[in-house]
Amino acid sequence: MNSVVVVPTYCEAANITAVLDGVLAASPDSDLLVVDDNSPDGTAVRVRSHPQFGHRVHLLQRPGKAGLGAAYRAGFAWALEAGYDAVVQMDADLSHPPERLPALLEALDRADVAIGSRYVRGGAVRDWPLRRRLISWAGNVYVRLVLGLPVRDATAGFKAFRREALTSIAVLDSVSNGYCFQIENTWRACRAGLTVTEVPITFSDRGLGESKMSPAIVREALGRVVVWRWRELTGASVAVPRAAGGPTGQRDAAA
Ligand SMILES: Nc1nc2c(ncn2[C@@H]2O[C@H](COP(=O)(O)OP(=O)(O)OP(=O)(O)O)[C@@H](O)[C@H]2O)c(=O)[nH]1
Ligand SMILES: [Mg+2]
Repeated sequence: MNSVVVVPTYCEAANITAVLDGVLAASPDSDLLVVDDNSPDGTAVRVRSHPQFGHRVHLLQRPGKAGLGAAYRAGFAWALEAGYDAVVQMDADLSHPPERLPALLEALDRADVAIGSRYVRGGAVRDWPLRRRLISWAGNVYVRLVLGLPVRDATAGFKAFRREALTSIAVLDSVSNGYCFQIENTWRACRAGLTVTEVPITFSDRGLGESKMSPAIVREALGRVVVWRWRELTGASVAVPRAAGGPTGQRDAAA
């Protein structure tokens, strides 16, 4: 299966070369697409100067910071257009272990979506202070309970999709801007009846640089999750297709 790892970046100059090298070494059959929002720290310069640039490493340069969700939508559109069979999403801050890429891609032999999971047996979170662990754990419990999702790590950002999975969840019609993008697509996959499996990973605190997490990003996630569930319960609007291969999801403009 030919695959591409999509990596969104905003000011990740200090980490990006290590991420590129890690992915290229761990997954010799995967290409990489960096989606950079014109980072002022010169992240794109580092990408362009990589020896594999133009070969296995590609760059999608966007005009300005427009959020994680928008960057992933642009990257996924590029990957689908380029004809890859599998698409992986991965942060550029060294939190996601490239050495687990082969396991994630292998899991697509038996599933439509594979989640790199911190919260299944064998998974772990390293280096995070207790406060950060509790916030992540509570956020995950909130999402799982409100949406009723049958996965342990519903907020994970390290995931692999078969290309048909991305089209059947209508990922390009997703609406989340920030971190909520991760939740939205796990929810869409579960509701579309796709096979979702979890592969244990050890998640580490970001390497260098600063977090882009903000109160607005957290508010977006908390709010959207409730709205989605409310609409499901009241039958107000269905934003995702009912079954894999089904009709394209209806875009919910008000979400
Ligand atoms: N292209 C693009 N990438 C972004 C944007 N916001 C965040 N990112 C990238 O998305 C990934 C996740 O962002 P982080 O800042 O690490 O957010 P996080 O992982 O939720 O937070 P931390 O736990 O603090 O690392 C990183 O690779 C960021 O560089 C954005 O607006 N545009
Ligand atoms: Mg991070």
